[in-house]
Amino acid sequence: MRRLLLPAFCLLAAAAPAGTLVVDHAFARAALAGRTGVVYLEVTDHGAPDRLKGASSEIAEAVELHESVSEGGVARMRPVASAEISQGHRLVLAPGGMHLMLIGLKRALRPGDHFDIILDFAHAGALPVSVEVLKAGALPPGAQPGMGEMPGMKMTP
Ligand SMILES: [Cu+2]
Repeated sequence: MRRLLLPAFCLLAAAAPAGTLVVDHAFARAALAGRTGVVYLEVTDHGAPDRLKGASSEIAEAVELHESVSEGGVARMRPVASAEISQGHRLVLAPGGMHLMLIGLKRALRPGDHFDIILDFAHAGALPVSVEVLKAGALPPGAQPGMGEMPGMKMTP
């Protein structure tokens, strides 16, 4: 009986609308109060195509979706309106690419802290995510040291 129940449960779980977007490896880098912070994460879309429109958090005055670009050999970042994610694909916010910028931190981000950020999707709506604070310069799991750390990038204090 137990062997029959388990697959049935898995099918139900896979069909739940709330589980169609899965967020992994959400982390921020340590930062000072009043300054900017950065959040990286991965979203996997198990359902219909969607679009990340932005985010909000009580920890910052504002949260902006940014991308890093190289202009004339100098790394800069600029706001982007949204980021598409298609079914079965991952949206990766990582050093050197897209990220969420925390503007005007209301308190310091210290390694080991956690805080909530609410991702805003065009179709799925609000998706709360717990973000872990890692040390300054922290990289996503599996990333090579130096990856995405373009010269001139001023991301963290
Ligand atoms: Cu930025």
